[in-house]
Amino acid sequence: MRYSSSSDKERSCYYPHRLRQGCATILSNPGNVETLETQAFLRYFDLIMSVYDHAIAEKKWQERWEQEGLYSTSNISDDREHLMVLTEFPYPSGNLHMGHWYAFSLPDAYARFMRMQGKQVVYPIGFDAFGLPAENAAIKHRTHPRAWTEQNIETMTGQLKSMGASFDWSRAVSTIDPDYYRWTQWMFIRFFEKGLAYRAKTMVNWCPTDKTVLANEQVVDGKCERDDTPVEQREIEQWMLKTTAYASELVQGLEGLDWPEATKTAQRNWIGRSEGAEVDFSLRVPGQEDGKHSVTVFTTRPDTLFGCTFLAISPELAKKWLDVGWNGSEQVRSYVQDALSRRELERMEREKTGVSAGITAVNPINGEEIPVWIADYVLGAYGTGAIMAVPAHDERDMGFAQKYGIPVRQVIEPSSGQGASAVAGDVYDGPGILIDSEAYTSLVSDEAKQKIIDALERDGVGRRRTTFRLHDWVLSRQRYWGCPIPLIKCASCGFVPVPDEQLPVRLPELDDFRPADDGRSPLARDEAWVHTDCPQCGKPAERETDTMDTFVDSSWYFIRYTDPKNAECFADPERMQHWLPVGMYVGGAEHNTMHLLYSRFWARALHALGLTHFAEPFTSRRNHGIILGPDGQKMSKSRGNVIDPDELVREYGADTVRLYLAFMAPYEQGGPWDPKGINGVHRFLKRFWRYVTEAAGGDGSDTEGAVRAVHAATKDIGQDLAVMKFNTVVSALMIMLNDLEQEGPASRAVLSRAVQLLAPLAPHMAEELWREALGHEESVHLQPWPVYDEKKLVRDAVDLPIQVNGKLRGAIRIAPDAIEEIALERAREHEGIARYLVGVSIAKVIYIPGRMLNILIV
Ligand code: ANZ
Ligand code: ZN
Repeated sequence: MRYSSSSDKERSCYYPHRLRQGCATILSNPGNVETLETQAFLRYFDLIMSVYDHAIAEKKWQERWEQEGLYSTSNISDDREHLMVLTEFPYPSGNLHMGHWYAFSLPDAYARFMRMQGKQVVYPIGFDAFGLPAENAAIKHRTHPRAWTEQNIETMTGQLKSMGASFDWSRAVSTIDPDYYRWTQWMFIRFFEKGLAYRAKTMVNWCPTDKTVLANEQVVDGKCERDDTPVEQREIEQWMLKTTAYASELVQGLEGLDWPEATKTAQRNWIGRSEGAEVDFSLRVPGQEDGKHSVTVFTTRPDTLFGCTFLAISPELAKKWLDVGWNGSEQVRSYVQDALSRRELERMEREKTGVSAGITAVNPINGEEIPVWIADYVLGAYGTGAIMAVPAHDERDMGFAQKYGIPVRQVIEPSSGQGASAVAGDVYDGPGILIDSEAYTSLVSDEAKQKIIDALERDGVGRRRTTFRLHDWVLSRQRYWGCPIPLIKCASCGFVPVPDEQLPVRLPELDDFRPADDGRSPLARDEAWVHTDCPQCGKPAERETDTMDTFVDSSWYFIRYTDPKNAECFADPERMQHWLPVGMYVGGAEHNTMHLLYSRFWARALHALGLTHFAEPFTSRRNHGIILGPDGQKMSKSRGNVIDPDELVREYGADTVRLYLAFMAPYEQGGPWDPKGINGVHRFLKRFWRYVTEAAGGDGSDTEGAVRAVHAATKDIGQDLAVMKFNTVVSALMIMLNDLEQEGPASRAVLSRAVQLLAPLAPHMAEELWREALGHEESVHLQPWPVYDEKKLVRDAVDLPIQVNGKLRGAIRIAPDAIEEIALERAREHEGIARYLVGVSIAKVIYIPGRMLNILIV
C-alpha cells in the first residue's frame, strides 16, 4: 500500500512501516477512532504525507528550545566542568552574512558537542554596537546612529536565531546599553586612578574624511582602513592607555596559552621585545662647550660598537633640540619640518634621506669622533630615537652610508670564516667573531655584547635595556557614537573622574552628531551637557567631550556575559570564577593583534587592580578562515559575488547551510563557496531523514555492520569535533549513513545513536528525528555523547577459538589479522577464559591469526 502523491516520488518512502502498523491497528479496531494507536496512526499519516519540511521543523524547534529554556545556563556550580565557548563580538552592520554564519554556526556545533560531553557550556552572544561604521551609515542614510543600530540589532537577532545556535540569549549584552557602558566607564576611572589612562600630546594618525584619530592598527598602507583616505599626521592631545606597562607580561603570558602559533608570533612581533643596551655619546656642538650635551642610542648590537662610523638621530629628536635652542642650520630646519609631515611607515619604505647635523659625537668605547646625521629612517618613538650606525652590519645604515659617502668598517666576521666583504657593499648582520675591536677582538658576538655592556656600565656611559615596539593605545576619538570618557575638566583641579554613583555618563542625544571640522568632538556642541560642576571643588567645570575607541567596548564583553544584569558591579566575582577565563575563543585571524592584544591588556590591568582572578582572558584560541565568493574573491557587493545565507536558509534550511559550511573546507582555512556543493549535503540530509524514518517504524534488528558503522562514527566524529575538524565530521556522517543503508533498517538503539551524532551539526533535523520519529521525550541536545566500544569497530571479525593448554575454553570476536598482543588481551577480558588465567603464568602462546589461540600455562 502506498500513500504516494505522484508529484513527489520521495514522499512514499516516509514511515511505510509505521503506516502498515497503523493500518493494521485501525483494521482491528473498526469504529473506535479514539484509541491511542489510531491517534498515533493519524500523526504518522500526517508526517508521511509531507516530506521533511525544514521551514516548519526549524521554526518549531527554535521556538520549543526557547520555551524549554534549553540553552539558558545557570550560574550554580555543580560537578560539571564549566566552559565558555566564545565567538567574535558581532558588529550590528545590519545583515547577517556568510562570514557570521561561519563564525557562529560551527563553534555552535563545538559548544553542543562539549555539552554532550558532560560539560556545563555557555555559548553567549551580544552586540558590539558603538563605532564609526554605524555613525557613517547613519549619516549616509540620514538617520540617527541609535535608530540605525537598534534596527540592525533587531534584524540580526532574528537572523541569528534562524541559525539554530545554542546561544544563551538571556545573557545577551549590547555595548550601547548604558548598563553596559557604565562599567566600561567605571573601569576607565580605575585605570585613570592607577595612571594607566593618561593624557599626552602625540603625533597621531588623522583621517580627514572621518575627522578623527585612528589607532596605528586602523591605518593600512598609509590609508584609513575604512575609507582609504590617506592618513595625515597631526599632533594632538589625546587620552592614552598605557599598554606598554604590561609589554613584558604580554609577551611572557603567551607561553602558557593554547593558541595558534601564528597568532602568538603576530603578537610577539607586534610587541617587538628587543634586548640590548643604551650607549651614551657625548657631543661636540659648534658654539657650545664640549661634552655639555650628549645623546643616548639604543642598540641590540653593542658587539658592533667599534664599527660605528656615524650617529643618526630621528627628525623628532632633532625637533626637540631645535625647540630647546639648538642653532641648527637652515638646511637642518627645513629637512626636519619636511620629514615630520610624513608617516612613520612611509618614512621607512621610501629611500632613506638625511642631512648632516654639523655636530660630532664621541664613541665612548674608543674616544673616536664621528659625525652626527639626522635621518628619516630613525623613528622618534622607538628606543631613544637615536642610533649608532654600523654600515658594515646593518642594511639601512649601509644604504645611508653609501648614499652620503660615509666610511664602512667591518668588525664582525661570520664564524665559518668566509666573511662577506663589507667594503664591497655586502652587509653581514648575523653574529660572529669580532675583528678590529681592540681588547674584544676574537670574542664571539654574544660574549662580546656582555663584556662591552659591562665596560660601559662600569664607566657610566651605558646600560642594559629591553625595548618594545608596542606603543600605548590612543584611546580618544573625536566622534559621537562611542562611550563618553567619564572625566570632568576643572580649571583648578585638572581632570577629575565623575563619581562612581553618578555613572553612567550618558551619551547625549544629539540631532547633529556629525564630526566637526575643528577636530573637536560633536559632544562639545551640547552646551547643557558639557557644563557641570567639579566633583572636587564644586566650581563650574566642563565634561571631557571625546569618546572612547570601540576596541574598549570589546575588551571586556566576555566578562559581562557572566553576569549581564548586575547593577552593583561589572560582574560578581563568583560568577567570573565560574566561567572565566574563557575556555575556547574562536575568531578570525584579523584579530591576531588588535582586539586580542587590547583585551589581554585590559584583563592584565583589571587583574593588577585586584578586580578579577585571571590575568589571561582566553586560555584556548582557534582561528577560522574566510568564506570567499564562488569566484575565489572576497565577497563584496560591488563584485556581485555575495552569497546570501537568508536565501539559502529559505531554500535548503539552516541545517544544510551549517553542514555545508562544515564540509566545504578545513575550518581554519575557509575557501570559496561552491554553489553546487550545497546540493550534495542537502541530498545527504534527505537521505538521512528517509533512512531513519523508514527504519524507525519497523522492527529492525542490528547487523554487525550496522553496529560497527555507528560505533566507528562515534569514535571518529567525537575525535574530530573536539579539534574542530568539522569537514571530516561530515565525511564520517556520510560513511556511517552509507554503511547503515547497506545493512538495512536498524534497531531504535542504533538509529538513536546515529541521530545523536548528527545533532551538533544539524540540530533541527536531529531533534525532529529524535523526538518525533524515535519518540524520545527529552531533547537530543541534552543527551550525553554516546560511548563507543573499540571491539565493535573491527571489520570482518571472526570467532577465534581460545584454548588453554589445548582445551577449548571459549571464543572471542576479533579481526582476522589482529596481532598476538591484542588477541591475548581480548582473551583475558573474556570471562569464560579469564578464570583459567588467574594466578598462573603463561609459558607459551601459539597463535594462528584468524584460526586459533592456544595459551600454555604452568
Ligand atoms: C647598532 C646596530 C648594529 C644595530 C648592527 C643593528 C645592527 P630591533 O631589533 O627592531 O629592536 N634602532 C634603534 N632605535 C631605532 C629607531 N628609533 N629607529 C630605527 N632604528 C632603530 O632593532 C634594534 C636596532 O634597530 C638597533 O640596533 C638600532 O640599530 C636600530 F650591526 O644598533 B642597531
Ligand atoms: Zn575643581
